[in-house]
Amino acid sequence: MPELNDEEPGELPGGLSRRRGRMLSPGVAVVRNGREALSVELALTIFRQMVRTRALEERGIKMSKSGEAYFWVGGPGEEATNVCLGLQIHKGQGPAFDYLHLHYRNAGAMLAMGMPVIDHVRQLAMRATDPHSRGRNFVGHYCVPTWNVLPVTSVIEVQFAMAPGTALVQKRHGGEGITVVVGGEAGTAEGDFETCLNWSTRPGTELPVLMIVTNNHFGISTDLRTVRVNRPIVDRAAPYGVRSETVDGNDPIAAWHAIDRAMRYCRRERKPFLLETMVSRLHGHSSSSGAQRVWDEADPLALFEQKLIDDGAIDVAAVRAMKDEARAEVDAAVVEAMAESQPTPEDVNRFTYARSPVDAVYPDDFTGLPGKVQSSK
Ligand SMILES: Cc1ncc(C[n+]2csc(CCOP(=O)(O)OP(=O)(O)O)c2C)c(N)n1
Ligand SMILES: [Mg+2]
Repeated sequence: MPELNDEEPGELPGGLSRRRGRMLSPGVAVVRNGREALSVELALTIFRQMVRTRALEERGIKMSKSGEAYFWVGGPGEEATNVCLGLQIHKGQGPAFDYLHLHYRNAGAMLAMGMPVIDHVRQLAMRATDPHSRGRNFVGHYCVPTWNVLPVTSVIEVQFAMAPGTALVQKRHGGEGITVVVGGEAGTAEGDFETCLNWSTRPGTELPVLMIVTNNHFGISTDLRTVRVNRPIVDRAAPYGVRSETVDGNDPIAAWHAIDRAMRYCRRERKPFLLETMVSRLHGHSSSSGAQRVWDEADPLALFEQKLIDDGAIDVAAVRAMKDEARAEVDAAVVEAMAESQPTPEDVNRFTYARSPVDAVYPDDFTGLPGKVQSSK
């Protein structure tokens, strides 16, 4: 089982290898934050994926303003957490691998897992070539059966009610596959969050679910402090005896190790873990509120860039080259996707229903209600 995703070999401008970021200062082997450290190689891999994610998100916002896309939602400000998550996923199909029940801000995790940039753009631009939803869902609403990525839903928090299902299959299957479920802090007020805690802690049937709450302090326009007593979200785990941790999700060194610890626990103990990761929201909720840049929140990308430069792990020219390459990659994907076709009116009734043995109960009736015949043909 690979310990790290990030699959593209090859050279970057500035002499950086994609998999093995060249140490610019021979004396620097690690970047450190207090007691925790990352090898320079891993730190540069994470940084590069954060740069690619930011370039994609910023281009996506422009697309929503120019009319190339009609809506944007995403995760600028969550790159450190998302990339560290994506790189540590055991990617594959079936219960031996990790299942992902994602939120709508997880582009960084998907890119780090190896999703081509253009597949994100295709969904954003509503192209028929979008492999996640055939151009018929919001951006960031991924679905990759071969990677156990279940469909992302706009109805917040339902992923927490579904996660115990895949985890139960994994518990029965054995092995080290875990279920990862991600959601925002406001969504934890929904009963689905409690359902996940409840189902994953039944005595004797504890489930290997890694619950990740990305706490950006906002549910659309509602400030967390106005609706919830000032206690960390992880307090919700205590009554269930669920192990938990709160981490600075803007710090990739801390986020990497917190995710590593949580994953190891779920993989080996076959029990749940709640990880609360404190993140920023750098462009508001979505394009519906303007997606303007917010300047009073910490920027994980800028902070990590400065740290890598200060520690001698990379220099300014190599950072610039990396950013240029990321923007060029995204621009090329946009040009290609925009030339592809959109779904046709006939496509509306396609891909909405998967036939199953249950159809025998009400033949030709896909609503499940007798007398209301609605053909999927
Ligand atoms: C069940 C449900 N209720 C309300 C909404 C409207 N809604 C969309 S996003 C959102 C805020 C979610 O905030 P949070 O869970 O903190 O996630 P964030 O967007 O901050 O990442 C709400 C209330 C919804 N989509 N689904
Ligand atoms: Mg939130």
